[in-house]
Amino acid sequence: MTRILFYLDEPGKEIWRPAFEAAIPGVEFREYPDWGTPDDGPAYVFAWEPEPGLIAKYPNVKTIFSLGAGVDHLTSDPDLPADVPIVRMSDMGLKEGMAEYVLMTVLMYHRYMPRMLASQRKHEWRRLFPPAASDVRVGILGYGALGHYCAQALKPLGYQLASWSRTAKPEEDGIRHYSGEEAFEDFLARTDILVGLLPSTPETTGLLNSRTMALMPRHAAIINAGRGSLINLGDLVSALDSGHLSGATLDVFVEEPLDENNPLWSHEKVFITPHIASITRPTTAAEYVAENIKRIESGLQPQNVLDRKRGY
Ligand code: NDP
Ligand code: OXD
Repeated sequence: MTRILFYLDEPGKEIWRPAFEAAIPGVEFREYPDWGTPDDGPAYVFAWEPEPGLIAKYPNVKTIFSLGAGVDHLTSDPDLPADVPIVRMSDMGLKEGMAEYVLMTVLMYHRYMPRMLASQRKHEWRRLFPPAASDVRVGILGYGALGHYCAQALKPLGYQLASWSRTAKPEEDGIRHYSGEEAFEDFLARTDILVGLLPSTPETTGLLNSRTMALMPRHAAIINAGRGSLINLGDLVSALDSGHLSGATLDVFVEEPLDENNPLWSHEKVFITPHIASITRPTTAAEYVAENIKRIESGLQPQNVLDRKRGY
C-alpha cells in the first residue's frame, strides 16, 4: 500500500485526492493535518510550503515530492531531514503551462502590447510597427526542463534564440547556448527580451542588478518566472524609469504575496502576475509521482532528485 502525506495550504486543494487515486490505485492519501503517526509505516510526502519542522516529525518518510519545480519552499525549513531525497516536479503539465506563459509574454513585448494599451487608454490611434520575429533576440536564463521546453515552443515563431546556463549544452539548431559566468555579459548584451527561468540559489541571487541590466540593449524587456531573488527590484525600477528598459513582467517575488503597498503594483511599465506562470496540474503531476514511486520501489533512482549542494 502506498501512503502519501499531502500538504497544501491553498483553496481548491480537493482536486488532488482524485488525481492520486486515479494514478495510484489503492493509495492511502492523507491530507494534513490527518497525517497519522510514524508508526503507520513508510510514507511519501507530497507538499508545497509545509510548516517548518513538520516533515522532521515523520521519520517514516522515504522521499519528499515537491509539488513544484522549485524547492526553496522545502529547503528553507531548518529542520528538514538532510538524508531524505527530494524529487522536484517536472511533469508535462508544468512545462506546457510555462511555455504558454512565456509565449504570451514574449509576444506581448515583441508586438509592443504595453505601448498599444497605453495608447488605447488615451484614446489615441497610434500605429506602431513591430520588428519581424527574426529581428528580435530572445534570451532564456536557465536551460533546464522549463527553459528547454519554452525554447522549443518559441522556435517556430522565428526569434533569434539564446540560452544561458551553468554548464555547457550541446549545439542545437535555432538556438545559441551560452554558459558560465564568463559568458553572462555577452548573453545579456544580445538579449532584447529576457526570460528568467532560474532556480533560487546563492549564485543566482541578484544576478540582475544595475550593472548587469545596463549591459542589456536599450529598450530591452525582462520576464521573470523563475524566482524573485534573481532581480534587484530597486535597480529594475531605476532602469525602467530612466527608459533604459522598456518593461518587466514579474511572476515571482522574494516575499509572496507582494505587499499591497508595494509601488511596483502601479508602475506603468510593470506587469505583475501572482506566481501563476505555471501551476502544477494534478493529473500529470500525480502520474509523475506514481511513476517515480514505481522506480523507487523497484530499486531505481527517481528522476529529478534535488542536488542539495548545487541547490537545484
Ligand atoms: P532545472 O533544474 O531543470 O533547470 C535549472 C536551469 O538553471 C539549468 O539550466 C541550470 O543550469 C540553470 N542554472 C542553475 N544555476 C545556475 C547558475 N548559477 N548559473 C547559470 N545557470 C544556472 O529547473 P526547471 O527548469 O524545472 O525550473 C526552473 C525554475 O523555475 C525552478 O527552480 C523554479 O524556481 C521556477 N518555476 C517557477 C514557476 C512559476 O510558476 N513561476 C513554475 C515552475 C518552476 P545547468 O543546465 O547547467 O544545470
Ligand atoms: C514551482 C513553482 O516551483 O510553482 O513549480 O514556482
